[in-house]
Amino acid sequence: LGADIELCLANPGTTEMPIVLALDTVPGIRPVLGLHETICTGAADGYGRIAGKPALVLLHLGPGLANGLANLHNARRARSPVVVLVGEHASWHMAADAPLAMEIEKLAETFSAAVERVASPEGIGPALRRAIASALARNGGVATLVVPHDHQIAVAGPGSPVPDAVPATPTAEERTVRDAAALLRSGQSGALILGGRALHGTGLELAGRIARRTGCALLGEVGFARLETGWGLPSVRRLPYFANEAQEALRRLRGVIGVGAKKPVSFFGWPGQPNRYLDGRDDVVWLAGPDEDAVDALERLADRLGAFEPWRPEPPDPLDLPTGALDAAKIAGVLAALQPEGAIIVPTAVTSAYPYSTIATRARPHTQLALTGGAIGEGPALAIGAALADPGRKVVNLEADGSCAYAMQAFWTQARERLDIVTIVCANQAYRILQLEMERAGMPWQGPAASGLTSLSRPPIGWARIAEAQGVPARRVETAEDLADGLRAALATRGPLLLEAVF
Ligand SMILES: Cc1ncc(C[n+]2csc(CCOP(=O)(O)OP(=O)(O)O)c2C)c(N)n1
Repeated sequence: LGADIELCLANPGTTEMPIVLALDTVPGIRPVLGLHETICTGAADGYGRIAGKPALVLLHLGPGLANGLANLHNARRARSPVVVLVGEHASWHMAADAPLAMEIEKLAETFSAAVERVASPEGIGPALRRAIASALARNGGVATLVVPHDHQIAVAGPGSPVPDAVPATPTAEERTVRDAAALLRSGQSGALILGGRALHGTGLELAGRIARRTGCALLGEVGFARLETGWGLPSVRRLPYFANEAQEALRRLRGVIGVGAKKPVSFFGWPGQPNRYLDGRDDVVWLAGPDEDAVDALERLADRLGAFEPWRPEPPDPLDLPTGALDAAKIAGVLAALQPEGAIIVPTAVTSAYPYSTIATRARPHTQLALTGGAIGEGPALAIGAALADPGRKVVNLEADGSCAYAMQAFWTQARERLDIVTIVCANQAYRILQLEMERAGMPWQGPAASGLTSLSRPPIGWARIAEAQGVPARRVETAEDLADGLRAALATRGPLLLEAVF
């Protein structure tokens, strides 16, 4: 509480119950139950991205942590501040190698910025304060604390309520700022590749000023953590997902400056296709990587360029509501036309989210949270975290059916906590991206194994029934008109609702 922690996303077991009891003894931290650890960890990622501070995630020993790992990987890629508390057997019980014992640190090291095992009851307070500071350092990260049961139940002296200082984020060297300014001043068609804090708030505003001053394009990383976009805001084009398209988009640019992002690489290595898009170029300046202070870098770059005028938006380009049988483009069209100002959109629907990326710059201003680490099945949990972080904003999760199937339990938490979330499940009844990748590589996927392992149609999944069974009202729609009706109704009320969009 002293460190401003307000939320504990939990799936506890016996070894965490003393911490659970403490949430009653000292009220003030909201406990939220997730029915699978992946919901807790994905929600912590969404919460961290919107709140800018960590929630606690309370997990049960190694197996509980293992269940939550994929979304902690996504959280690491998002630079989300998250503090994971993993309960552990009593220290004197470790040597017995009881059934649930597992090497927790080995799991935690793959995604954590810091891992610590508490060694004494008195050590819990200082270790937790260190973990919170680590989660906030270097733009955000996951800090994992392993807390043995005997230390949880022992009596310890009062801890200090004062949070530890967060170390300063490294800033760009002046020489690099100068090089970036020179590249942009050369008057060629350059671009800023933006990530992290350069994609929202002050960072985005500064990028908009620089674009206005120099005429450079603004590009966003494919898996961005948090993007503010919509009409009136600086227009950021997301780098294409497919390697040849990304390479082509970058090849045409003269002068590329990175701010808050990693140098872009392809998702996968394909023979004959580019993988490190910017290798071998001499017109690239990396002003700030994901660990560095992107906002400071943009501020100094804007000053050097005399970029003081705000971004000037194009005249608005009204969106028409699509009609007829649904497809991904029409789903995007309906959502972009109807979404309210200030909504948080979670467009994790893989192929069905691509059209939305393009059209969303014309929607009302809003925030988007994308899949950062490519581990699918996070959308419904990200939406929970976003809704908990900012209950005043409508959250819309544009989700794919295959992805949603990893996170089905999320709807129960959405119902129980009465979260203001609309989920649109794009039910194309396939792992379509896998089929598409095979088609692009000239590999046939129509054989019984490949078609069977990429199809979700036998039997079809009843998304509306899955939601209703967990207390979330739902509707099944097949046309753009019905989707628009359903979405209007959902936006007019508070609370969770699911629209199963079949096509
Ligand atoms: C955790 C995890 N498991 C598996 C995959 C591999 N994978 C990538 S996309 C995909 C299927 C996507 O299907 P869906 O979510 O329905 O979206 P669509 O491709 O149909 O648009 C799978 C299984 C992954 N990226 N992450």
